[in-house]
Amino acid sequence: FLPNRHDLGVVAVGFSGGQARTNSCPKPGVDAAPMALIEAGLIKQLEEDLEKKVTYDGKVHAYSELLPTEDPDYRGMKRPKFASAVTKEVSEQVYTHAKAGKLVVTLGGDHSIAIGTVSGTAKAIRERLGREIAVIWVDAHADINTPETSDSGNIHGMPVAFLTGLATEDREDVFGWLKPEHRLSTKKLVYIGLRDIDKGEKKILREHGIKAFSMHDVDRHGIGKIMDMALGWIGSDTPIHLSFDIDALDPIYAPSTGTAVRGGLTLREGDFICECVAETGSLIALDLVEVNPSLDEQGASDTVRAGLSIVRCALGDTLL
Ligand code: HAR
Ligand code: MN
Ligand code: MN
Ligand code: MN
Repeated sequence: FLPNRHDLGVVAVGFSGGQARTNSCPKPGVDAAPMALIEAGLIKQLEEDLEKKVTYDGKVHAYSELLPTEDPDYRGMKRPKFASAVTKEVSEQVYTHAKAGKLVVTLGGDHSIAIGTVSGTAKAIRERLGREIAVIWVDAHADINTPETSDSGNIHGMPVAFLTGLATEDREDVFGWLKPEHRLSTKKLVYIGLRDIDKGEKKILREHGIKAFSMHDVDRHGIGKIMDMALGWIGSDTPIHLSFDIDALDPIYAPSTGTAVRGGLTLREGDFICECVAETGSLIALDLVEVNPSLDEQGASDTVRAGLSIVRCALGDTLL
């Protein structure tokens, strides 16, 4: 009943509006990642090496037609209307693929786009299978700030709060389009790789009993045991959406990203996480986000290669 693992829907999202151009996030460029990944051979490898059937409209969507004429800060959020309109559209694109039984691969873009991807699969899988999805969020960051707890106002630090309903908004043009069928249970969410969590986020994680494996846990137990525990928490046969932020990897392997944090996963640990998810046979969607080829130009090709490796491993390439 899970999607045919050989039938992929690819969505390329050239969106960087979830991380505003402030001192902490100085540069655009994360919108160029899908093209860099595709030019490095992503689609071709999926079709030829992995023998997948790929449905892809051949476009990197910039959603410029959705750009509002004015987009003032709201509840501290930067560019809320544009991020809302783009993620709503992404949600519909992802929903269409997932509803048709495809495994959806979304190339970002900053991590705000996961408001669209996860809501799209959550709705499609509810309708198709009558099941709730689980999300494995691999990231240096928890991305669970509410607009009120966020210091930066950057929406890429908030997607999990909106997806779980910890943050809500009535205004239709500011994520009010997110309905119960789009939502994810805090009990079906597992983090891996955390090491830069804001004070307000820690409080949220604790108060809601959210399963989170930090880098400390990875060091203590090793990645093998972490994956046993993560997948054990989710339970077998649960449809899994894997949202992979490239900054989960150590900057040695993936320097070209907007908010790099030292002390991260090795390339092999990142690939191993994806292989374990592939082995379950329950993967329904994969996001690869926060690759920014314009940052650390020397490291850009390494970062893109790391991204390619993550996608291939999640789709089972390295399994015997
Ligand atoms: N926690 C910080 C904030 O809310 C930084 C978030 C950075 N997010 C990403 N995605 N790069 O994980 O702004
Ligand atoms: Mn993230
Ligand atoms: Mn991150
Ligand atoms: Mn921080």
